[in-house]
Amino acid sequence: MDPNAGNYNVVEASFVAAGPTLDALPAPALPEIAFAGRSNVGKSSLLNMLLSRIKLVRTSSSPGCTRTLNLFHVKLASGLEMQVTDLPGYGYAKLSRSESKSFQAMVEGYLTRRPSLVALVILVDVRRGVEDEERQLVSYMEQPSVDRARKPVVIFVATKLDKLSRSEQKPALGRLEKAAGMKGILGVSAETGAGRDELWQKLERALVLV
Ligand SMILES: Nc1nc2c(ncn2[C@@H]2O[C@H](COP(=O)(O)OP(=O)(O)OP(=O)(O)O)[C@@H](O)[C@H]2O)c(=O)[nH]1
Ligand SMILES: [Mg+2]
Repeated sequence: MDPNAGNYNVVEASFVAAGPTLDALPAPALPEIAFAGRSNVGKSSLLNMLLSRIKLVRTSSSPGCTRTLNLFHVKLASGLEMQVTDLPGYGYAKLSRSESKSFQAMVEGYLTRRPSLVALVILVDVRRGVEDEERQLVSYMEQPSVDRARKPVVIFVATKLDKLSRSEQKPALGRLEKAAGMKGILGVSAETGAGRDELWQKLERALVLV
């Protein structure tokens, strides 16, 4: 057996490109995993946590930080290689109507047409839960796409688990799953690293299906 199997140490993580539209991105080179969710939910922070890099991906305490499709190249100690995409968030009240429309078009275009997309991670705040926008994201992924052979895997994670006490965490996740009508939502925290290995396991499964 490969001694590095299941080793989620990140040996390489680098910025590849940022683009305002799908067509501005480099052609797909590797299987890709995207991170989507409400503005400020913690997408960019979760990426830094997963990649064990403090400041590779830009984060901010004010919503509307990520405004383009941002692509990174990642290699694990196991040899597994991929690209990850940090997406702009939605639901940011301070955006004008036209800005908000163009963000939506950017994300929708990427999600429905990127041929190399193998998994979409949808983030929801553990204190907020799954709302219409997240259901909309799932429906984008269900649309048949002429651009790819296989439907991407959708993985739900609940962020900022550290905002709840240990005793509150499990019941909160249970309530969230019940309200959303789905099972297996993974609690994560970019602050404490909670859920890192579990999320990598899910991502690895999606990547090796390719
Ligand atoms: N306590 C805590 N704070 C977090 C966590 N993840 C993110 N944050 C904070 O939440 C804020 C937003 O984080 P970002 O990672 O920039 O959020 P984003 O989803 O990328 O936001 P946009 O780029 O605007 O869409 C920052 O102040 C982070 O420090 C977490 O797990 N725990
Ligand atoms: Mg961001």
